[in-house]
Amino acid sequence: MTVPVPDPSSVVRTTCPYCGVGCGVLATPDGQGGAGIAGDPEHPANFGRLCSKGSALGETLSLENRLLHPMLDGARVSWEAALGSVAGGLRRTAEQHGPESIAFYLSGQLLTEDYYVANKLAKGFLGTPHVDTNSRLCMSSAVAAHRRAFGSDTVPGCYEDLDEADVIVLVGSNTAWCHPILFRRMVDARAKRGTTLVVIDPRRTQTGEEADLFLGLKPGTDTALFSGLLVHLAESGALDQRFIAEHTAGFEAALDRARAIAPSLAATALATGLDEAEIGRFFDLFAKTPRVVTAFSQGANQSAQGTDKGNAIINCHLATGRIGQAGAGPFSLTGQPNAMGGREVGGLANMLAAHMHFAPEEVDRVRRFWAAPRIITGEGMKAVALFEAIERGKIKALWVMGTNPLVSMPRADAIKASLRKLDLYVVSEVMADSDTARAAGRRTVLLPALGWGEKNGTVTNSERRISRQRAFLKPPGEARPDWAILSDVARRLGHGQNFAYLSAAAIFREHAALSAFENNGTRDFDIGALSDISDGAYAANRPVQWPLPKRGGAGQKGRARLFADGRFYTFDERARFVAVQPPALAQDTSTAYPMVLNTGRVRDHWHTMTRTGKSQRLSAHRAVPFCEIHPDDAGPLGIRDGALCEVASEHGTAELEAMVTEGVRPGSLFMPMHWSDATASQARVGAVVRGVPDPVSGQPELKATPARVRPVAYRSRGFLLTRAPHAAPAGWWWARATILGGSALQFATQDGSREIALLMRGAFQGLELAEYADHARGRYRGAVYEAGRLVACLSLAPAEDKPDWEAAKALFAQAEPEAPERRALLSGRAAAAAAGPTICACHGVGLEVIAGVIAAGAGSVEAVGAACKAGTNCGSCIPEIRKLLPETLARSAA
Ligand SMILES: Nc1nc2c(c(=O)[nH]1)N[C@H]1C(S)=C(S)[C@@H](COP(=O)(O)OP(=O)(O)OC[C@H]3O[C@@H](n4cnc5c(=O)[nH]c(N)nc54)[C@H](O)[C@@H]3O)O[C@H]1N2
Ligand SMILES: Nc1nc2c(c(=O)[nH]1)N[C@H]1C(S)=C(S)[C@@H](COP(=O)(O)OP(=O)(O)OC[C@H]3O[C@@H](n4cnc5c(=O)[nH]c(N)nc54)[C@H](O)[C@@H]3O)O[C@H]1N2
Ligand code: SF4
Ligand SMILES: [Mo]
Repeated sequence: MTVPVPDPSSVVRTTCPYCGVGCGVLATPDGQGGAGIAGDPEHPANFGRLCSKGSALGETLSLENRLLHPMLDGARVSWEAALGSVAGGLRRTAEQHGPESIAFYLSGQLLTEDYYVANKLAKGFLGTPHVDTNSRLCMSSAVAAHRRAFGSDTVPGCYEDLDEADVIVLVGSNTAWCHPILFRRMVDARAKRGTTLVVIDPRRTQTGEEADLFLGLKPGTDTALFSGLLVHLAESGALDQRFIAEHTAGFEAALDRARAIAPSLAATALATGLDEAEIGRFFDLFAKTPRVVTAFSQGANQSAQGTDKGNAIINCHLATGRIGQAGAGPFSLTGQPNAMGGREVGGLANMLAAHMHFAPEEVDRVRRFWAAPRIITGEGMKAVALFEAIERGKIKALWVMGTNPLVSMPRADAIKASLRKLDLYVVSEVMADSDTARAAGRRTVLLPALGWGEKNGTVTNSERRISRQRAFLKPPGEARPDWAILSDVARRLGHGQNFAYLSAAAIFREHAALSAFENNGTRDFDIGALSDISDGAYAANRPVQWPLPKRGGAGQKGRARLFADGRFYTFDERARFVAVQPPALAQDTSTAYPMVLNTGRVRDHWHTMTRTGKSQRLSAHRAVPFCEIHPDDAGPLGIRDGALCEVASEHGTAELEAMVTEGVRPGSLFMPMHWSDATASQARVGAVVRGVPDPVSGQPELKATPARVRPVAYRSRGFLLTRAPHAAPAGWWWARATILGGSALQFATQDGSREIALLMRGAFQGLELAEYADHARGRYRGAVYEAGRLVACLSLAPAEDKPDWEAAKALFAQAEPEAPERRALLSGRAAAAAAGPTICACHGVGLEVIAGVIAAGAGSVEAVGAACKAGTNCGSCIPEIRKLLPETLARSAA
C-alpha cells in the first residue's frame, strides 16, 4: 500500500495542489524531506511556468504543525483505536438514528481516488445521501448552469481557446491572482494576436487594471448585463439563426425575458450602474467578434443567482453558435485542483456517481456496478442545509475531509457552536492546527492524511485534463492516504470485499470502468479507455483530456472540445436557453447594515492558509487581514488607511486593517477569506458572511452580505518577531505571518510602552534584552539576544503611527547582527534603505526598490525585471509592476 519513494536526485512529475489551472510540476526531492520545485515544460496547462504559489511549494513541505498521529478526544491513539471509534460510531449512529443521520463534507482538493471511495462508501454502503463538498461553495452554480443548458455538466472548451480567442470576457474572476498561469496565457495571446480583454467585476482588481475594457458593475447585476447583450445580439443581426433553429430550444422565451429585464442600452445601464457608452462598446465587441471566450468564476457562481448568471452567459454563446469552436465558448474556471474530479465521481449531494443522477435506471446501474447493499435513491442535503441540519440535531455524525469549514462556510460561528451536538465528529486532515481540526464534538477523531508530495492519485483541471499527482516524499509519522483510511473503515463495517483496494491505480480503474458502464455515448463523462490501465501505465500516465471512451482505444489524446457538432446531452440533443430572473441580491442592505460585503482571495495565499501560511515568501505580499473600503465611506466614518476597523453583519464580526482604496465601489467592502483563528485574533470571513443559497444550485452567496463597518481604537500598534511562533497575550488584536528565520505577530493593544516593556522583560527573562524607550511618546523597541543570536524583537508606537516592520524583518533574517545593525534595530531605522512591502514574492523585491528602479529610468516591465529581477520568475506580480510604472513616473515628473 505504501508507495515506493523515488531516490533523491530523481525528478518526479506531479501536479500543483492549488488552483484548477492544474500546472505540471517537476519535484526533485532533496532526501531530507524537502524538494526543489520547477514547472514541467511538457505539461500542456503551463508549459513550464508556475505562479508564486506553485513556485513556493518547496517552502510548505515542512512537518511543522502536521497531524502525524490519530487523535481521539485530544489524546494520541493507535490507528486501530481511531478506526474502531469511527466505524463503531458510524454503526451506532446508523442503528440509533438511521443512516441519514450521517453526513460527509468532502473537498475539491481530495484526489479523485479518495473522493471516489468516500462517495461509494457513503452512498452505496452506509446508505446516506448527505455527502456534499466545499465545491458547493465553489462552482456548483456552474455545474447547475451546464446541466440546464447542455443536459450534462460539461465544460465545452479548453485552454487553447484562450490562446485563440480575439475577445476574452472575464466575469467575476480575478484571474491575474487566482488563475495566474491562465492569465499569462491570455496576456501572451493579446501580445500575439491583439486579443481584447474585458473584465466585469464590481471591484477594480489587478485583473481589471490589466483589462482593455473594465466594467465595474453594481454587485449582483450580471444577469441584467448579459440579458442586455442577448437583446443587442438579436437586434444587431448577430444571431446564428441556423444554430438556434437546429441545435437549441427555448430561444424565444429567453429573449422575451431578456427584453423584460434589459430592453435597451439605457435600461441595462440603469440596472448595472455602468454607463451606456462602455456597455455599448462591450456589446459591439461581443457581437462583431466570432472568437469570444467568456470565462467566469466566483463573482458569477457565489451568488444567490449564480446559476442564472451562468445561463445568462451561456445563452449569449448559444445564440451566436459560439460553443465548442476554436477560440469560442463559455468557460467555467474551476477553483480547486480537483473540483472537476469531484464532479466526475459524484461528490456533490445532487449527483450519484460518474455524472449519473437519480433516474431509477441510473440508481439501479450504480447499485449493480458497486454491488451496493444500501444504494441511495435521491439527492442529499447541500452544504448550507447540511450544516443547518447539524444545528437542528438531525445529523449526528459528521466526517470532514480536506476542507476547513469553520473558516470557509458562511455563518461559521453558528456552525462551530453546533458541532457540540454531534455524537461523532471525524476530521481527516494534514494539519493539526486547522480551525476545523481544533474544534470538538462529543466524540472527536482526527485522522492524519498524507499530503501533497506524499500521496498518489489523479486530479482533473478546468479543461477536463486528468493529471497525476505523484509521491516524492516519505509518508510522515503515521499519516495514510485518505482512500486507505476510508477503505479500512468500510472493512470494519463488513464491506471488506468491496473496498479491497491495494493501490490508487486499482481505484482509478474501477472509477474509469463505472464511467463506461452501460454508457454507449449517453453520458459525457466516459474514460473507459483507461478502465484496464496497468499499474505501470498508471504510474507513467501523462496528462489526458476526457472524454476518452473505450472504443477510441488506449493511447488516444482525448477530446479538446465538445459540442462542436451541435449535439448536446438532452433527450432531443438540443441545448436549452434559460429564461433568467431579474438581478437581485439575496438580501437588501438595511440601516443597521448599510454596506455590501464582498469576499475573495489575495495573490499569494491559498484559502485558509494551512499550507501557504508556512511560506515566508507567500506571507510577505499581504501579511495582515484587511478590509477594502472606498475613501467616500472611510472618511465620514473616521476610518484611516491602515487603522483597524470592525466589520459586522447579523451573524458575526471581524477586526481587520482598513485598506482605503478607490478599487471598491462606494457602499462596498471587500475582505479576503484567508485568515483563520490560527492566524489572526478575529478575522474569519465565514463568521461574517450570510451565504443565502442559490435556489437552483444551493451555492451560497458569499459576495454580498449586508454589513457595517466602524473604526476600532487601540492605543498602540506594533510587531513582535520571534524565532518560533509566540502566543499573543489576551486582549491583543493580532495577525501572524511566517517571515524569513521566524514568525511575526503584528498587533494592536490598549497597553502603552511601559506595560509592553514589562511584558518583554517577563517574557524573555534571563536573556540579554537591549531596549530603547520613549515613554513620553509611547514608543518602545526591544531586541532579545541569546548568546549573541537575535531571538526576538519588538517595536511599539502609538496606533496612529504604526511602526514599519520591513527593516526589522530584513535584520531579523540575519541570525547574528553586527553592532551597526543592532543599533539600527533599536533606532527603528534600517541600516540599508528599506525595500518596502514585497511585490515580487519569488525574488523578494519590495515596492520601494521597484519604485527606485523606475525612477532611475526603467520604463517597462522588462526593464524593471532587468534592473531588479522583479517579475522575472513566475510573473504573478507583473500586473502590480505595470500599475506602478505610470504612478511612479508621474510622481517623479511632478
Ligand atoms: N491566490 C489564490 N488563487 C486561488 C485560490 C486562492 O485561495 N488563492 N483559490 C482557488 C479557488 S478554490 C477558486 S474558487 C478560485 C476563485 O477565483 P476568483 O473567482 O477569480 O476569485 P474571488 O476573489 O473569489 O472572486 C472573483 C471576483 O468576483 C468579484 N465579484 C463579486 N461580486 C460580483 C458580482 O456580483 N459580479 C461580478 N461579475 N463579479 C463579482 C469579486 O470582486 C472578485 O474580484 O481561485 C482559485 N485560485
Ligand atoms: N466568504 C467566502 N467564503 C468562501 C469563499 C469565498 O470566496 N468567500 N470561497 C469558497 C470556495 S470557492 C472554496 S473552494 C472554499 C475553500 O475553503 P476550504 O476548503 O475550507 O479551504 P482550505 O484551506 O483549502 O481547506 C483545505 C483543508 O484540507 C487540508 N488538506 C490539505 N491536503 C489534504 C489531504 O490530502 N487530505 C486531507 N484530508 N486534508 C488535506 C488543509 O490542511 C486544509 O485544512 O472556501 C469557500 N468559502
Ligand atoms: S496557476 Fe499557480 S496555483 Fe494554479 S496550478 Fe498553476 S502554479 Fe499552481
Ligand atoms: Mo473554490
